[in-house]
Amino acid sequence: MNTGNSITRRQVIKTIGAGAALTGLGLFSVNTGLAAPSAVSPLAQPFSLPPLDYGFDALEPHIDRRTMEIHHDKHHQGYVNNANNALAKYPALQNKTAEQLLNRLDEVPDPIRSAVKNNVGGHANHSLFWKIIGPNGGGEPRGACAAAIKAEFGSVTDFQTQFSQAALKCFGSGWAWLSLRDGKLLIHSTANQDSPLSEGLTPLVGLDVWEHAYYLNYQNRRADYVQAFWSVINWRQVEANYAAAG
Ligand code: MN3
Repeated sequence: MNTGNSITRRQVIKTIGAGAALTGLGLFSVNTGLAAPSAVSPLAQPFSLPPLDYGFDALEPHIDRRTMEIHHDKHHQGYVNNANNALAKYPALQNKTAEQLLNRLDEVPDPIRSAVKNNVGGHANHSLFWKIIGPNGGGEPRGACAAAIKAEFGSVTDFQTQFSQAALKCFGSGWAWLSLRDGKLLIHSTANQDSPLSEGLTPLVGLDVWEHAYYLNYQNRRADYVQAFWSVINWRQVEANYAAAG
């Protein structure tokens, strides 16, 4: 039988593995003054809802308090719950992080592959999203990240135009992304909660364009929501994501 020590050691090993695996995702905030990533990552199992680094009303008037509250506490919590429920009967998969599962969906058993794709994907996508938006956002990227964006897209403004077009063209529910593939920046979109990780990409910026992300305030005006995104984007976190992925 397991002793307390062996459980502790196993948990420590699991935590170290999860931390190493998550480094590339850069999900941890760099501008809040909070301590380094906690020992237990929300992307390690059992999955947990990461608290926001700011208040529900902190992004107003660009994203309203009620939308943030429902989006975080109801929608994201739902993905967390459904992901944990899907994996509950598969102990062999429970030492894997969200990133590891999404990287290798082909290794997830048939009966739960869709549930993992949708809900572990939803959990990972939203965990990134809350970090790359925040109060006092907007402005311009700096440093190596800015240089890479300018080299690939011409200017930050050109990047924003192309990214916004990807967000507007995404039909139905999905996400617009700035990701890295083999060190090269790429604007793309995914449907539903599909993760760039499942395509071998490392996401740096993700914009949720599901209607639940904006409908209360913007109704059918997705373009206005996408424009507002540029006022809340947290470039310091994007720069950190870029640095961690490089
Ligand atoms: Mn959402």
